[in-house]
Formats: sequence, C-alpha cells, structure tokens
Amino acid sequence: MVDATRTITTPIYYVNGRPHLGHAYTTTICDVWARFQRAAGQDVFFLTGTDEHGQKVEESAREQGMTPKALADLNAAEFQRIMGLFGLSNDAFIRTTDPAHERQVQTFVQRLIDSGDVYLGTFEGWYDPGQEEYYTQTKARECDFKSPISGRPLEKATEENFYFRLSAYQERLEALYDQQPGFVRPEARRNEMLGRLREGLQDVPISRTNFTWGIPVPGHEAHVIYVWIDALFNYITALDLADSDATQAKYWPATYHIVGKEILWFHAVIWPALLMALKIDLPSCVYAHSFWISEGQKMSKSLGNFVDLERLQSCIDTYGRDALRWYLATNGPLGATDADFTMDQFHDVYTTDLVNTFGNCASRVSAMINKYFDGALPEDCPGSLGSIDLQRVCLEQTASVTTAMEAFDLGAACSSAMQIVRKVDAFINETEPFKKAKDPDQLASLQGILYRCAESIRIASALLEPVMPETMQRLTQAWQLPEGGPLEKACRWGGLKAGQSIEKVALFPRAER
Ligand code: ME8
Repeated sequence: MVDATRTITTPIYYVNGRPHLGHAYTTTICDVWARFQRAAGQDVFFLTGTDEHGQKVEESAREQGMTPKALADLNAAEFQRIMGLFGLSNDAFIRTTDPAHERQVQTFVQRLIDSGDVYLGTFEGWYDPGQEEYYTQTKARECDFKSPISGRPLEKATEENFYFRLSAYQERLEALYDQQPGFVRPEARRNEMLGRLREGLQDVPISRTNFTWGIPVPGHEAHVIYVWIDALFNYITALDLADSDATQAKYWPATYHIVGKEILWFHAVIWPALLMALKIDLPSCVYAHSFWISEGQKMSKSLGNFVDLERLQSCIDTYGRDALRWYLATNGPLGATDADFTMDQFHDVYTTDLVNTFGNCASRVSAMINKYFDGALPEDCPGSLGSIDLQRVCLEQTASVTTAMEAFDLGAACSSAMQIVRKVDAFINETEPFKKAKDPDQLASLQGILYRCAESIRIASALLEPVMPETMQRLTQAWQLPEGGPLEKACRWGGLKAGQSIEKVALFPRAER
C-alpha cells in the first residue's frame, strides 16, 4: 500500500541561542528525507520552526534590554537564514508566537481540562531553570540536586500548578512500546525510554506562575502554559488540527519526528500521552539522533567551541553546500553514538567520496565520450561486457536506497547510491575502454561500455539528488538528462538516448586542506 502523505518534523529551536551545527544537522537530514520522498512521488510536509516562549527567553531579552518578542523576531530570522544557507526545502516554518499557534494551544489545553486530563494541584519538587524542566524528589536526588545538563543547582519549587495526568497513561504507553516496536528509534534509545517508563510515571506540572512570557491557561490568566507543552503542540497546530475544517489535516499523523537524544523523553512519553488524551493519532516514529561534538570536544558555551553559522559558511565557501550536506548525511550521529565534526575528516570525506569517486567517474566517462564520439552518446550493444552487469547493479542499489531511506538510514542510502559509481569504476578498469578505442573491431563494445557507464551515473545522480541537489542539477543540465518525474521511472534503465550530447563535467574541484 502506498501511503497518501509523508510528514517529517525537526524540533522547533529555542530563540535564546544562536543556530549552530546541531540545528543545521537535524534540519538538513530531514530535508534529505523530504526531498527523497517528494522525488519518489509522495505528498510531503516538512516542518521546522522556532520555540519562542518561556522563562529563558524572557530572561535573555531582559539582559539584552529588549522585549521577548523583539528577541524572538531577531533570532527566528537567524534560524530562517539557515534555510537559505543550506537550501532547505521546508514546507512551513512555525513560530510559537504565531497567533494561530497560541489560539490552538489554548483550545487543546481547554479540551484537556474539560476531559479531566489536566487539573489544578500543588507541586513540590525541583526545577532546572536552564532546561525549564521539573524533577521529582527522587530524580533530583539521583542527579545530586544539580542540572544533568548545565551542572547548576536545581531550585526548590512549591506552587499551585496545572498538572497533566501522565500517570493515567502508563499502561497505554507500555502497550504502545510493545505493539509498535519502531515507535522510538534507534533501538538503544527505545530501551532507555522503556526503562524509564517502567520506573513509573508521575503527573507533570504544565503551567507556571513566576513569569509571563507564554500562553495563558484559558480562564486562568495568572498561569502560563509550560513551554514544553506549548512547543510540542507545534506539530499539530502547524496543520491547524484544532480547527474542524483544517485543510492540512491530511498530513497528520507524522511519519517521523526527528529529534536530538536530549529531548526524547518529551517526544517519546509526554507527547504520545497528550495525543492519547486528545484522541489524536500518534506519529509513526520518533527518531532520536545522537550529538555532534567538535574536534573531539563537547560543544558548549563555556568552551565557546560551537560550530556556528560563520564556520559552516566558510566550509560552504571552500567546498560547496552539497559537500557539507554529504558530510552531514554520511558521517552524522544518526546511531546511538556521538560523531566528531573535524575539518580533517570533512576534507577527507570530500576528497574520497566526491572528488575521487563521483566527480572523477563522471569526468572520466564524459571525457571518453567526447574524445571517442565527439560528445554524442553512443548506443548500447547487445550482450554482456565483462563480469559486471551495471543494469542489474542499478536495479539492486535503487531498491537498497529506497529501503534505507524509508528506514531513515541515510548513511546506508548514500553508500548504496555511491556503490553504483564504484561499480562503474570497476567496470571501466575491467573492460578497458581506452584500449578498445585503439581497435576498430571493438567499436561496438566501446560504445556499449560508455553507454552503460553514462546511464549508471545518471541513475546514481537521480538517487543522490536529494542529498546534493545543486550538483546533480548541474549534471542534469550538462548531460541534458530527463528532468523530474517519479524516482522509480528516473531510475529505470534506458533513460539516456543514443546521440544525445554529453558535455565534459568537473563537478567537485579538488580543494586545499
Ligand atoms: O530543545 N548535535 O531546542 P534547541 C546534534 N526548543 N544535534 C544538536 C546538537 C548537537 N550537538 N545540539 C542541538 C529545544 N542539536 C526545544 C525543542 S521541540 C517540540 C522543542 C539539535 O534549540 C537537536 O535536534 O535546544 C536537538 O534536539 C535540538 O537541536 C535542540 O534545539
């Protein structure tokens, strides 16, 4: 069965910090997936945005002598600048200060109050102001009354708050984890969540009274809705799901919520429980990736070693935007371990995969077609040529790329597509077209070899376009490749026609370290 729609989301980013590699990473990998699904003919909704309320934003704004809204406007614009830098193809950019979001969050909270899932109670426990997160006595003791993120002391908190009856969803959440093992991925993260879930759930406070920068609880203006609840709702307010005539409703439930590992609890436990309480369908998968560190060290404010937009811009200036996208997609922390962003590794990956493999192969094949056939693509010949059947390689790798993309295994998808190019290289080395060119009796073989090489590169480029759209567009123009169309058709053997002109290409110039 073909699903009607595909929806992918990034976390919405806090506006009290500046964007950096981590934000660019999550958004870029979502973009790769969204582009692939669109190319595969799916109706896609790709959502990102900014998280603009809360105590931290209020305080940062005060420190900078601005209103919270002015700070939010400034930094939301900075996050949108990432879109330009990386050529991201998001369909919407939600801001939690959008009036439509604020109105719908109030609607959802009112529904939760009406159903008894949200009630007024007294909270006694601990609060992490940096993370805007509450801890129970037990959890606070476990982390020695210090924030596990910043290390700063937790603050004692006693106050009247609205609570979400999370404890009532214990069994339903356990059943969800049981019946839908792919709900949280990767496996190691699922196990972590399941472990915490089995420790038992407590109700969570979802309102605050000690600051004002947020959405008021309807009918209780002194209470501001907890920033995390406000933020989680973005995934459905962006689709106007609180409104009965929502035209975007077809994009729910989400196929993938992609998040960093540090915010998985909110997405893997609190969010599904809220949706259950509201009787709204659950997303298919919450995928939590690990972290980028930088040159061997954790990125932190105190070390001041964030790979920031300026650093990323300078990588793009030297290597090109697609090179950075390729590096992020193939060497990022999608699995359970962190990944190290180093300029040396970046350079090596660029040189090995893009200059020496894809770039070199496309340039070699186009140069031979120009040298031996004046730039006009020769026709294929009947029968096999050597031991490598490129048509079959393309068929197999196209299937592997599709399966890997479906499973959000971007590394495997990229490597399968690149495998086609590696096979073309091996095929050239085995069949030696440069030798056959010297023997007129071998003309048919020479033609067949070059046709099959060019056709394989075309198919690889269609598969790689979601990762490296700019470069693959350049190839499309230089080789006058058929544009667009569903991926399945684009990857069918025989798209290139004998006689069409194949321009010499140099796609990835060698770069100085
Ligand atoms: O947590 N490596 O926003 P945030 C990889 N507003 N990814 C990283 C990263 C790193 N070192 N650092 C950050 C919030 N990220 C909330 C989310 S969602 C309803 C509310 C990425 O600005 C990663 O995706 O702190 C992480 O989860 C996100 O940025 C956190 O962004």
